[in-house]
Amino acid sequence: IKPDGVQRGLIGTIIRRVEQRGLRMIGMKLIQVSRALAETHYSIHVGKPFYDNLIDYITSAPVVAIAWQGNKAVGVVRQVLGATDPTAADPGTVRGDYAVDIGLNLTHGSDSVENGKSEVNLWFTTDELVDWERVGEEWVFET
Ligand code: DAT
Ligand code: MG
Repeated sequence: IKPDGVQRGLIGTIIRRVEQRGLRMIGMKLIQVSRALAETHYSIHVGKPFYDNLIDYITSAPVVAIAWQGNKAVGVVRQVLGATDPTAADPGTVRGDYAVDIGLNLTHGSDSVENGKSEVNLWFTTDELVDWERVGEEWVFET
């Protein structure tokens, strides 16, 4: 949850949508992002016209970092968040319901399992991650 999501009081709304979909939260923290962390996280976007704005934005106020686990977690989270450009995001998605401009799109979601693993490792230490199961997961995940 990016700084605009935190500032606009959407932390609970955004978490609820993913939580109610059935994914398991295994890590969560409110943090003020350093420029170093921002630059590592967004290193793939270095040199793009929006890069400097992106680093300023993500370091401008606290963010909530969350690690989600479960079947198809990457795809499910990105579906809940909606398209990168809020005006292209479907109604019913976080960005489609609550955002307008691409530079204030409320959320980040890892775009592949590989990047998801490296981003969880970037944002969390192992002792910040909890190994658990929610009750009733057999009613969400096929084995
Ligand atoms: P996503 O956040 O959906 O994974 P991305 O990885 O392509 O999208 O880009 C990272 C962020 O950079 C995105 O959330 C908002 C910003 N961004 C991407 N494309 C942009 C553009 N054309 N103009 C302005 N900001 C952009
Ligand atoms: Mg991305």
